[in-house]
Amino acid sequence: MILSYFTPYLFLAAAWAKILYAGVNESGGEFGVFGTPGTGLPGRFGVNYAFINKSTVDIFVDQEKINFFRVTFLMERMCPLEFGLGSKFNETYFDEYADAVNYITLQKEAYALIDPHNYMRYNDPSSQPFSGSVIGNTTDPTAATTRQFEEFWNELARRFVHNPRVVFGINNEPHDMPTQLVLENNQAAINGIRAAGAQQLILAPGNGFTGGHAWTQVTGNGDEPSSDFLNMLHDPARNTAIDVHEYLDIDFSGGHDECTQPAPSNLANLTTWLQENHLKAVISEFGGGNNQNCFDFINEMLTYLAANDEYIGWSIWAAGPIWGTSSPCCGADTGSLEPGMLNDLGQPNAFSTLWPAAVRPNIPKDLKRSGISSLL
Ligand SMILES: *[C@@H]1O[C@H](CO)[C@@H](O)[C@H](O)[C@H]1NC(C)=O
Ligand SMILES: *[C@@H]1O[C@H](CO)[C@@H](O)[C@H](O)[C@H]1NC(C)=O
Ligand SMILES: *[C@@H]1O[C@H](CO)[C@@H](O)[C@H](O)[C@H]1NC(C)=O
Ligand SMILES: *[C@@H]1O[C@H](CO)[C@@H](O)[C@H](O)[C@H]1NC(C)=O
Ligand SMILES: CC(=O)N[C@H]1CO[C@H](CO)[C@@H](O)[C@@H]1O
Repeated sequence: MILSYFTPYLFLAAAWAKILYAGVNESGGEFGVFGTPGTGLPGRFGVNYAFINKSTVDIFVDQEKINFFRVTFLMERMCPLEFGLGSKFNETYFDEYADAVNYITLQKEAYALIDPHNYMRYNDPSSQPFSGSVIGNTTDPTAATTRQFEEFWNELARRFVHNPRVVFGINNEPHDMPTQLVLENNQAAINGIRAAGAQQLILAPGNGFTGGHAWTQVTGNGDEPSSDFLNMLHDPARNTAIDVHEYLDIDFSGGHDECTQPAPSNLANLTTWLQENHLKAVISEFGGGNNQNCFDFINEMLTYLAANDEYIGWSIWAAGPIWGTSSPCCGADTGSLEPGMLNDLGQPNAFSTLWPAAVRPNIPKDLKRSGISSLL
């Protein structure tokens, strides 16, 4: 499909905003591929990968009153390598994924953030986040093209065009690539989504693992700051926000128990940039360990997001049906946020510790409950 949007529309500049979306990552659809290339592809549903447990989604919506779930999947499963990246999907995998998204959005009337968990790379997820060819790398003959990425998003958006409660997350954590290419791939995705007729909210990531603290900094191997490029996106529907990740430990990775990086000071430059460019952002990954200091840091962060109109939502990392006793974030003893599961010490996981201490008190009462996903 030929796409042509000649008018460089600006994003909608809202005079106010509030937290519209609050929730949790549902991670599991990308599991089971680590090891030698090809491991776990296509994989077995319920064994190597799974998207949600409907019973625990019920707990989150009915008891916790959140309205937002980020649901991960792997592009190499949605578009098997023999098909290549594009509009031809594995219909089995798509149906499994759509069942999860439809449960969240149609049955539970919450919003689902569609998350291709691919670091803007495609063809080898065996050592994520570093393996696989960068999408649109024209000097890599095995790389998927930016045009293929546009076709992929056009098809995915077409399949959800009548579902107002989806949000399109362009990709998880681009890194170590030219920031200009992050911009071009983002723009291609927006063009593909809008050409499908889909008007829902889009979240566009930056470079450097889309880290909020590094938004105005050079990242990777001298890649230019996200702030120099991401304000050049144009969306004819004026319904795109910036997708940001922000962990609170020493290196912003989410790999440590201790929280030492306060969100307010680390996000300050991003907040100013959002203001100057009349943009909004969603923090779609963050987290902290199972200790009082991290509870305090998370409380501080969610208070900061609520107090700054540039932020319209957040989702914490991570729940999901097949974490077992593993910790998706922040120290081995933390455990996941999946209700009912234990941590590696056989004790209740973060849903029983961190969630009531630092997340539940910050879930706004007036989250968006109806209408198409949007900036307002
Ligand atoms: C789904 O969650 C419910 C409620 O916590 C639990 O009883 C059940 O065992 C879970 N199912 C799976 C497959 O993990
Ligand atoms: C599609 O996905 C299903 C479920 O994982 C798998 O059994 C099947 O082999 C896949 N097909 C292709 C072409 O990858
Ligand atoms: C693009 O591909 C070339 C050739 O494989 C490689 O040397 C280069 O590192 C790649 N660029 C990125 C950003 O991955
Ligand atoms: C924020 O911007 C100021 C001024 O450009 C700079 O000195 C500082 O290092 C930046 N902070 C971060 C966390 O990037
Ligand atoms: C902080 C954290 O746990 N990040 C992980 C998110 O999930 C991806 C893959 O699912 C991992 O590669 C990250 O390390």
